[in-house]
Amino acid sequence: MSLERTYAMIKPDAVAAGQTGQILALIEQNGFRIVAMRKLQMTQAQAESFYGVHKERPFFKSLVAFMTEGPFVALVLERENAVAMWREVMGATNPANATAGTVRKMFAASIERNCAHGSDAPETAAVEVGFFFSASELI
Ligand code: 3AN
Repeated sequence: MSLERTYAMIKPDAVAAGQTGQILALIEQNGFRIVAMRKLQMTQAQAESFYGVHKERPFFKSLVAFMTEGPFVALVLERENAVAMWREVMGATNPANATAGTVRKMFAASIERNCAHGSDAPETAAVEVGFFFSASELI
């Protein structure tokens, strides 16, 4: 199987809690190569656009407020089957349903403040990577 890339985030809750290093360690221990990494803070307009697919959902406003409340870490990760593997390492969206040993089981407080993001398909990953990184930053 060939190498694949996914877009990942360590969300503001985990950055504020000082869990960035532990989550990065899990990323590398699970065989991902960090292709790009940057600490940023999203504007409201960026968050509304990034999560545009959820704009009709009842949690949209609250999700945008959460994702703009502090800095997050944007990442491009590479390995075989990266999209599915990162979602497996993160665990279920709701930490209550996440398997023991997953990032969300270990670090997430709730379905909204769930400490990490991962693209849901290779096509989505390409769009999400382009949101925060230029081609020359993917090294
Ligand atoms: P995932 O991040 O696991 O792909 P999505 O894409 O369904 O999950 O949701 C995007 C983000 O929206 C989640 N990471 C979470 O922060 C938030 N979210 C999803 N479902 C809910 C919900 N029912 N209530 C509050 N926030 C939610």
